[in-house]
Amino acid sequence: MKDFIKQAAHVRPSANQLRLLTETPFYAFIHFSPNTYTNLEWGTGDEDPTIFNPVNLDCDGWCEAVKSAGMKGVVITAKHHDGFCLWQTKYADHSMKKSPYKNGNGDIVKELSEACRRHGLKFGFYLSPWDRHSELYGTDEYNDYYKAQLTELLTNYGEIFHVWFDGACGEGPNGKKQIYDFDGYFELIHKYQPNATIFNDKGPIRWCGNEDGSSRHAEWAVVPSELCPNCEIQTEPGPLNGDLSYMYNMDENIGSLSNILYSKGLVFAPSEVDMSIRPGWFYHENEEPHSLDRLFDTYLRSVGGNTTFILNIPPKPDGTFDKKDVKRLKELGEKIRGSFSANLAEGKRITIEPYRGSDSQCTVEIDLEKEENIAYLEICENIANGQRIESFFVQRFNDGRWENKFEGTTVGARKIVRFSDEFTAIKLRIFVTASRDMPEFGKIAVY
Ligand code: FUL
Repeated sequence: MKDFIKQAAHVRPSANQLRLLTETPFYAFIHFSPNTYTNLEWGTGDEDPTIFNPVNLDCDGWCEAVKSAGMKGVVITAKHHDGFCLWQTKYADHSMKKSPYKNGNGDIVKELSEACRRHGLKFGFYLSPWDRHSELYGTDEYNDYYKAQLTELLTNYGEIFHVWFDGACGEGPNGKKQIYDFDGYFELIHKYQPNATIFNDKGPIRWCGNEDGSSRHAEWAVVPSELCPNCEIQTEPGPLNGDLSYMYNMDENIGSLSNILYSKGLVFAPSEVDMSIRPGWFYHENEEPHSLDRLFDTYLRSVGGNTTFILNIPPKPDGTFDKKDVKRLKELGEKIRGSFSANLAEGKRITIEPYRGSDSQCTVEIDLEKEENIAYLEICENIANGQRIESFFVQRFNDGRWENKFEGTTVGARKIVRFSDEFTAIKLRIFVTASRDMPEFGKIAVY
């Protein structure tokens, strides 16, 4: 048992997973398709392609808005379930070729990828495997068609940072469902864009399990291989000889010790929280953006909860963002920058000590030297070497004694603790009460 727990503590991310989690954890999604013109969320596939006409397309404006919120990349729906392609593909006519935009010569993927580079943003795409337009859907040829399109997107638009595979698998025009060749799709990404991360239900970047920005109380990036068979197993099977094949992303408890002891082995697969700035993924005139509080709270629980965060902004039919969304993104960026600009622990003494000789429990004392107002504590594990902390509590030192202020579970790449009330303290202490091995810390900051 002890051996296995130690192995669990040393399950490591790939270089791509590590880069996304630590350097680019917050990025934008853009849902744009004929749905934008038909007021639908799922197109039927028989839309008239001439309705797609973003006369004021403003990819530079999108990038500025995205950057104002502090996001570092953009992922666009190159093709959604309706099958309409936002780029000049050789393999389909249901595409920009039929749009009046630039007389059929428009290429949204090209315009956006170029704008991203001008603005220093990373670029990625979503290519829906479910295609309600293609006659090939439901046959082996469809996988060849899909791979040919994937290759176009991987080879003609510069560096790709993230490829998003939707899990939806419905019926095509001939009533058949498709067996997706994900292994074949992944192979093309490894070949043409070896630095791209891949989002898929089964990893390597896995779905958080909902589309409303909720995250788990305890979020583990080290999970049973049964949940994420796309990832490499890095441990022996758990000692309790069980079967976790029932497990799904929507389950609340996936990476806890009580579960992993039953697994066939552990993998590294961090979760991505996905949500839209409005109720729908596509633009609907009657919808309003979510409140700043809700978006900021989601940021804290995702980027500050050991996951990445993809936030969708839907362009309007004319190809611009709604002014209300642009305003909300700017407010979000200001709130994030304002909350985390002055690190009170900068240059202060931080002492880490094993607790009474333990080899996995420890205390971290932060000496602020004078009484400070405190709202947030940021704790990072050195996730490159694995995720270890199971539980901790935070205490403040004031009036000559220690007092509990927060109880938490996992830490991982980044945990932002938001205290329920601001308080003052001269010193803070993180008490790691359980960990799979001695924790290795990265940044520790107080705001
Ligand atoms: C889902 C899709 O069915 C939605 O339309 C949307 O694209 C969302 C991000 O993923 O599975």
